[in-house]
Amino acid sequence: MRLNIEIKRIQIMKSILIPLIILMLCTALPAGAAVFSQNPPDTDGIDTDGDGIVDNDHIYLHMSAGDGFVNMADGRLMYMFGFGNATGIPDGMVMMEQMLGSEFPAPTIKVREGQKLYLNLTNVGMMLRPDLFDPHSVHWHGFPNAAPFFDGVPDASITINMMSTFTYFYNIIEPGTFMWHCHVEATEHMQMGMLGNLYVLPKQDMSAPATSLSGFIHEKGFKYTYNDEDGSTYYDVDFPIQLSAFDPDFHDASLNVQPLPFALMEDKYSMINGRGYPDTINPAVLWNTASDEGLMDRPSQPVNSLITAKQGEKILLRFSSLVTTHYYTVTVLGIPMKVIGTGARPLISPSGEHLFYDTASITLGGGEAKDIILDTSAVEPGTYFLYTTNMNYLSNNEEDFGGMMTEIVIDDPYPLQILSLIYNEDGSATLTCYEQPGKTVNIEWADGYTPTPSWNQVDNPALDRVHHGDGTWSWTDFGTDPEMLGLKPGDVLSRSYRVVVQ
Ligand SMILES: [Cu+2]
Repeated sequence: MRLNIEIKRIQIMKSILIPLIILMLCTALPAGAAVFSQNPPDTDGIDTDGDGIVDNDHIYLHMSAGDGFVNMADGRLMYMFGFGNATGIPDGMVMMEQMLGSEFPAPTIKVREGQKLYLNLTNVGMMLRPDLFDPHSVHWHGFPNAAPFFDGVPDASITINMMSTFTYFYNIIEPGTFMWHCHVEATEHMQMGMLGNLYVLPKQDMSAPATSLSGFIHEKGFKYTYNDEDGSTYYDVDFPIQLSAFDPDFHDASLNVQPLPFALMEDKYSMINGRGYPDTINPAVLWNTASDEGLMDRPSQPVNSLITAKQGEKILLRFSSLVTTHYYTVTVLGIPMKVIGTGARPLISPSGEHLFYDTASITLGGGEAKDIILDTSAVEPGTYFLYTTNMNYLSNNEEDFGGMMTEIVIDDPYPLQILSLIYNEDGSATLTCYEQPGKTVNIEWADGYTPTPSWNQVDNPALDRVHHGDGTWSWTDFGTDPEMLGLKPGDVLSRSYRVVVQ
């Protein structure tokens, strides 16, 4: 009964308020009147990010702040407050495009030391809570501001009212794994989803090729977590891993204009980058089902957490937690974890001494970050799991076997890759593959053309393989079998080959 009344009330609210809001926006907001993003060009003539180009050091982003919907991994539609990415949208279109355009997590901010970030924030209002007139802000957690003006903490700095745009400026001088969130009514707005990944790449990446870093030779394309000056924070691939969690009762109370249960807040959806397992490994952008509420479906969860690398590579996991209630302990089963940084600082002493440590798990509270290197050189190819050891949070509310978990896929560094199989004019066939160091490779052909052939070995690796020196090799079948000997140029050969790698 109560549910019916609530649904009815929501329907009435929607049928009256949404047209009213749109009418208000159309009459009170001539196109572009309220949104004014500032994107000043880089004219100082100085290459501050070290890439050799003097006029590309300014980075421009435009974020919107408002409300929206996301779906939990069990399918449940969840109301949220959040940030959306308005970068590139003309100022005059931002209000209409970005209302209900929240993403979870907020758009990832990835910048480089030496850059200057102009981050425009437009408050597009809370379409389903027009009774709220909350401002929003951007708080770059851990950023060393010279003054609190751009810090986003409401007590000490500016916050952005509905229909207003403000340009935050950051002179980025320190690399590391940070995070960002809205700091207005922080417990509420953070629980509601105004959280995002943010990290800064170090200038050391831009060192000249063959530079010696205390004996470690830098080459083009090498990447480091920090300016370590010795290559010790080198990595091949990196993934931001942000822990967050939702209390569905809190979110429903917010949607239904009820008193918010702050004291009773209890997270029941534990997530990585805004998704619970198995959504964490879905490579697609997830769309919400806001049409269930009579609105438009929108892309709402763009970030997957499927971690992939080739055996031998070093994986950097940029962990951060913006959970408002719990501590979470996270482990990777079967791959050693090395902690190389914490709180956006490398674990290297002023005298260069490494304070790195190996661990089986890390524990993060809200606002904490850790940089973890997974060295896969002694790890067999296969699928591994990253998950919270708080087993009760391996669920999507009441649905078990979900929650704060994702997969790490370690691939064979030399997978079988057939480049071509060409039938030559003399009736022979030439197969070309990539080299596979350290592997035994045999080529076989099918006995007959039946759907389930038996396979005959036709190649011995030691005999007639031609290595081209460019990472490939070829092998030519000159036709020692009866079917092949009778072929004339132009004949179609339907025999199947397979290559077996051991
Ligand atoms: Cu906010």
